[in-house]
Amino acid sequence: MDDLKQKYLSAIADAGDEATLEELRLQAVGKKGEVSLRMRALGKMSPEERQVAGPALNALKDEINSALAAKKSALADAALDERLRTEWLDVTLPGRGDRHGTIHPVSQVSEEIAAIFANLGFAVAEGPQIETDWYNFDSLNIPPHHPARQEFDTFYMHRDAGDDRPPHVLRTHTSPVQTRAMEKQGAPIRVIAPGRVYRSDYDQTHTPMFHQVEGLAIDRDISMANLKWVLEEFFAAFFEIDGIKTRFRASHFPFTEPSAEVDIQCSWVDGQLKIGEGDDWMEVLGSGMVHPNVLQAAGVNPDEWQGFAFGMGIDRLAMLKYGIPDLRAFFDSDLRWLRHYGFASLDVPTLHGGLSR
Ligand code: 2NL
Repeated sequence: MDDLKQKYLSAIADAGDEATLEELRLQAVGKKGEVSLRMRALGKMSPEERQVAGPALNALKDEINSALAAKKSALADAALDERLRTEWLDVTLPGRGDRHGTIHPVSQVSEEIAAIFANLGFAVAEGPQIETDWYNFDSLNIPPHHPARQEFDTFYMHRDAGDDRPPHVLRTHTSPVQTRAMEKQGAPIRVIAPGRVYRSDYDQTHTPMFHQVEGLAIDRDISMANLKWVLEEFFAAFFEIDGIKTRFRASHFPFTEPSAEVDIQCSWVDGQLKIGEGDDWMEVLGSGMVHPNVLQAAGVNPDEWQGFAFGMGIDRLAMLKYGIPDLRAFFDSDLRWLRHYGFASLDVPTLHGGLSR
């Protein structure tokens, strides 16, 4: 019995983990364990033998059980010590800081514009950026050899010899979106068409891709007076200036007749531009009454329907509203300036959460 005790106590002392301890427990004092088998053998002993062996076996069983329990808690303590030693955390380290992206100013301004025109009853229309020359030019009263085609610095899509599909261009304005909207929906209609447009032009104030928003309102008796009201409402909301004045100057576009360029009131004080005050003017858009040929091309009867259209540059509007001095900022991959101009983090809703930032 002494070698049994020796054997188990030293095995328990040497055990490195709980699984080994459990194995030893089963071997020694489990149902079929060595100690248990010997206890079962007590029944076949003489009473004298049993009187000696019984208490000794009980004592051995108790001793092994308490050695197991002691070792088990020693192992748990050691495991906890090990975790405390390795899994430490320096709570004095500075935080990582947030790295939020921001909505691009052009996207934000597009959403602001769409939200304002939504309140005025205009829906947003979208269309392809690669257009046929018919939608981009012919439908807008710019026939094939019209000089205006040259003024647009158009990007033409490559065409293999023998390709008999109609010529395609990168749209030079979003007007074709409105032609398509009229074809599909007919009159009456009120839409704006914001989006990317392309012209082969690159210098300090021009980029080959820029953003435009056009507007269109067709009904039975829409006039330039309606245009003036809509634009003044728009500029008041966009620049957050009540009663901002506009000035209409006669102009010419192939797709409108009559046509007007529209200025907004501004002042220059010490080289600082202020919008909505003073007696200077800043040109912001082109507009006019939609040319009958344009209505006709879109399947709208010009004897029944009439309306206004306008177009303006979103990039420049964003620069004016947020005081961004250089167009190239829009194409810079360094986003620090975005925060400098106070652009909202991406998790701040704009369009659906209203106009506030
Ligand atoms: C400008 C001038 C303009 C339009 C765009 C338009 C669209 C249709 C019919 C008639 Cl579908 N006109 N758009 C009209 C006048 C001016 O844009 O300077 N944009 C930056």
